[in-house]
Amino acid sequence: MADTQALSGRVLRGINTIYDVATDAGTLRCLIKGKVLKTAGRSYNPIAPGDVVFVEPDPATPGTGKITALAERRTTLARWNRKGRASQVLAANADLAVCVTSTRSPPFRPRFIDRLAAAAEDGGLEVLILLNKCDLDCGEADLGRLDDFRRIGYRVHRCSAATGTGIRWLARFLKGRTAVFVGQSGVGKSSVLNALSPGLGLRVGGISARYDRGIHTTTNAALFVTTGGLEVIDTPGIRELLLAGIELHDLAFRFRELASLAPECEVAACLHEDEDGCAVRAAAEAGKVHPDRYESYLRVLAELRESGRSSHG
Ligand SMILES: Nc1nc2c(ncn2[C@@H]2O[C@H](COP(=O)(O)OP(=O)(O)O)[C@@H](O)[C@H]2O)c(=O)[nH]1
Ligand SMILES: [Mg+2]
Ligand SMILES: [Zn+2]
Repeated sequence: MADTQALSGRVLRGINTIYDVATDAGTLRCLIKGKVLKTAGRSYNPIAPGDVVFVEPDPATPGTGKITALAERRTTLARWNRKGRASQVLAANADLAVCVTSTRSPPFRPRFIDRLAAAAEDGGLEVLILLNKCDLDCGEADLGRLDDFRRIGYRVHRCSAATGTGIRWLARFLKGRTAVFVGQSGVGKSSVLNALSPGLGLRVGGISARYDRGIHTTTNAALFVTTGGLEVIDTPGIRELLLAGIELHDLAFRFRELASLAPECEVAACLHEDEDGCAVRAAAEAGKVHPDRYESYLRVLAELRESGRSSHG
């Protein structure tokens, strides 16, 4: 081997341009070597938690090193970063996206789950919809919407970080998978992770009474390997989840129940808006597709088209 010092490792977290990388030689604090890393396309962040990288330890300063290369990603969970005008990878190589939502404070937002599930499936992740704060009341309409997620084939689980309900099941389900916890601020991502592994001691934020949404207390995504052997990525709260990099014609395939209907449309390149003989719209009108889901689909489609964020550019 030419370079006996090269080590491979996993990125735990990145803050600005400094990355903590877990290697066989311990966790190294690393900078990226050179100015840029070869990644496919322009990205808001070149490296994300869960990434596999190659590092050169710095013999002069123990505990530090330089990242020389990025391994190909198995999966990505990404969103469009409006400020940076680029796709932002929230987590790399995770197996499962745990889409955390709450009964209230903040209120249940199924449209957000639609987007999250679509983004996760687009990046090759399995989806678990986790309704936290089940110790608080949930409205009938919200429960109906959760049932619809089940009906169309998503796994839905209820839990409470406060009372511990559902946490043991979750721990068993997560075993052997790397899971990224995503959702709006204040739904209880960090609280659930603390309930799963009390040793983590993640900071938990209060709900601002004025806005009824969480104050951002988790500022950077980070990968944790718990003493119980779980691999979890905590992410900061997302206020607005914009999708990116999905071709307009592929979008219906990111909405499970639409995927099986799309091939039945009469127009070959149907986008399921107001085309004649559209099987998707007909199913929505007949109540076979939840009207909310169809609405989510139409909104995301319009956004992708207007902003040129589909991979057509
Ligand atoms: N009632 C109730 N409150 C919870 C539960 N889980 C978290 N919380 C509260 O919700 C707030 C936000 O929690 P946090 O874990 O910081 O949410 P995150 O922003 O998604 O990480 C905190 O005040 C928690 O104490 C729960 O299961 N039930
Ligand atoms: Mg948090
Ligand atoms: Zn159609």
